[in-house]
Amino acid sequence: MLCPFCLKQTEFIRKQEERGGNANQRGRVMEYMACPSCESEVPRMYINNYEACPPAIVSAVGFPNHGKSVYLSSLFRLMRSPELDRRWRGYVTWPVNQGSLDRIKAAIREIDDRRLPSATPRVFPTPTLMQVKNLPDTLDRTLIMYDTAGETFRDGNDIGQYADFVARAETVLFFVSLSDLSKENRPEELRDLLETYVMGVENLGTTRKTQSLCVVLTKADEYAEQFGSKWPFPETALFLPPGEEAYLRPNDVYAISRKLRNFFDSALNAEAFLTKADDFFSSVRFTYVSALGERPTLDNRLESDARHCRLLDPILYVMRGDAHAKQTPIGKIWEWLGR
Ligand SMILES: Nc1nc2c(ncn2[C@@H]2O[C@H](COP(=O)(O)OP(=O)(O)OP(=O)(O)O)[C@@H](O)[C@H]2O)c(=O)[nH]1
Ligand SMILES: [Mg+2]
Ligand SMILES: [Zn+2]
Repeated sequence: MLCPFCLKQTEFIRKQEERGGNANQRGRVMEYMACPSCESEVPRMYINNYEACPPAIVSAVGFPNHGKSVYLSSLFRLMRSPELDRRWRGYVTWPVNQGSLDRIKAAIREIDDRRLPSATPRVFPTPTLMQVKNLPDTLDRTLIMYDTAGETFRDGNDIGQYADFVARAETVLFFVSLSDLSKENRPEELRDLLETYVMGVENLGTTRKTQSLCVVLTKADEYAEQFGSKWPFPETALFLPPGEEAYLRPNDVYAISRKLRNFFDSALNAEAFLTKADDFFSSVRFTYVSALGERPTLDNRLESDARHCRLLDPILYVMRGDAHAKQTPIGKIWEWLGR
């Protein structure tokens, strides 16, 4: 099994430990499962559902301040909202251990309170584990979600040190806020991110054509103003009626990807990025999201409640299980549709 903490393929071992004791009283001997490599306790829920809910790594790659952490917090908020429970029969999410539940709750509270996270520190991140079942057009998966400091992606060597999990993801999410790239050097900055990433993961043993790329254009609420008619979507496309924005329609998601690819080519002049991405990844897709629906105030607070836009689109690519499904007729149809 894949250890969700160090991502080594290993057999977990049984361990015993005295817990809950103090100076006057002995604790109880508890048995738990652990990874022999990193010694972390592996949650039973993860092990028991390993076959039914195989792990899928959600790796947030992207420069500082490009919206990775806010996306993940808003994604938790959307995925845990009662709206989705009502919409899809059997749809359910399960945080897999206490640490994950605590992190998810804290992130949701922050967005509910209209506050935003501070910059993510450059340390090896602890993953948040959540099982997701019966999300339409996806396979049931245990999401292993890593939020990495953007600084890590400025140096290929740092990727090995602080983010080696990116090398293990089937689908890599590249978060790019076009508003935060320099206007003059946009194509070069996009290419830099790609080259640093590829250098970093090739050193970790990832080979060509084994990973899919999903480019996530963040802060899309700013693009209509920034790009005018070059932005390929009407402003109204950003906000669908309440609840609708959560509704995945694979055909819409693929159509968006095709339009954004053209936009990269014709409006951003990012040909080098596209050619290199096609060369390294087995497939290259594009999505746009807005986690907040508006630009925060200068002191980085929200003036109104966050409105989420198309946050599940990237997760569709992560959870549809290309690697597992490719052989099945349905998988082949998906591949064809996604072309
Ligand atoms: N307009 C708009 N701004 C956003 C949105 N999401 C994030 N932002 C702004 O972007 C800032 C940075 O977002 P983060 O998610 O913290 O960025 P990050 O990529 O995690 O940055 P590091 O942790 O430093 O790597 C936020 O504090 C917001 O001001 C959005 O959907 N729309
Ligand atoms: Mg962050
Ligand atoms: Zn481990």
